[in-house]
Amino acid sequence: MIEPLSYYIDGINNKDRIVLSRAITLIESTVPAHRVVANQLIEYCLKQEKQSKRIGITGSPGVGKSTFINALGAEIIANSQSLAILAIDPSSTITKGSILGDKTRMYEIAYHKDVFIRPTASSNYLGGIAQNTYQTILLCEAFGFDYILIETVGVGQSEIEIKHLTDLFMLLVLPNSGDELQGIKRGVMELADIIIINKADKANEQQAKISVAQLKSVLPLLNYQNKEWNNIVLQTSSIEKIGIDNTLKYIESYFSKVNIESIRKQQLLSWKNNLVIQLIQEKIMSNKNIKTIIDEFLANDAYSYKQIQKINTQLESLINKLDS
Ligand SMILES: Nc1nc2c(ncn2[C@@H]2O[C@H](COP(=O)(O)OP(=O)(O)O)[C@@H](O)[C@H]2O)c(=O)[nH]1
Ligand SMILES: [Mg+2]
Repeated sequence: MIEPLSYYIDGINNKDRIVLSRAITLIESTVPAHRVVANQLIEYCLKQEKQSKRIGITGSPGVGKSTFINALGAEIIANSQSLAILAIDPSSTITKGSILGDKTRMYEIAYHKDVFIRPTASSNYLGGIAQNTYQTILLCEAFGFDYILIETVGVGQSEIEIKHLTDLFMLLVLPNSGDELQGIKRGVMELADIIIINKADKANEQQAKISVAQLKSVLPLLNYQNKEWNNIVLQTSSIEKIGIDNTLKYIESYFSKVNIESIRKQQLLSWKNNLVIQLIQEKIMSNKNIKTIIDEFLANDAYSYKQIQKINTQLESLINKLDS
């Protein structure tokens, strides 16, 4: 059953959460008829004037992202602001349990009227995380949330993708020795606008202080690109709620300093880029001749350089035909 476009637009304008949930399901659908309505809905959302603060939160599993979001979220709603929390779910079948776990970590805020929590599924195509998440962000923004917090799984490519979809990128790390610090991927650290040492509980205060000092000494060596903001290191205990109010102050300060227009322009461009790659992939992979070449390549158990050369030549000659 497919609802007309007006159903989704009215629902979003009337702040109907059930319709918002359905709209997210709609944009995740790959059924062509759904895609038509989904694309019209996205176009509508992009024209809206509302602006949420889009924040990406990453860090290794177990570092405390969900607990931190619970604490930060409580602070946000205490300020009478609303928020949507999107948890990126890279392989929904495997991590269903952990999303449920996340919801229990967000016990304080999960059922609050101004909070909306939703796992966002990635699909199996290239850039799937980015596609669905970006469109879900647009839906939530049109709905009118003040904040949109996106929790990544903290593995691989998803962190980098999220950087391109959000206005502010936060990295959570643990208070630990210098050895641990070296384990944090430099690439991710360079993208982070705010680095948070979480689990800086009262009992861990000493260690946290050392970690903050170590990280601060590393900051100048990083190739951080934002000219309007200096990347910073903060510490929090998400369980004991230490440093959370301070973190929110820095978040506000960040948004008052950076040029959101230009960040958004970049986001749109990055999304469009993604979209076009996805389209090309879909079209090319569904071409009969190309499918035959690929199937033949995959059907062969062995691997040789010759095979690669062959498939390369075959594909090239097909693409050359496009030119003529
Ligand atoms: N001591 C302490 N434990 C924390 C803190 N934040 C999170 N945790 C715990 O760390 C574990 C993993 O937290 P979770 O939020 O699920 O991490 P995520 O995988 O990054 O989302 C849970 O047992 C939390 O209770 C903190 O600030 N202090
Ligand atoms: Mg989590």
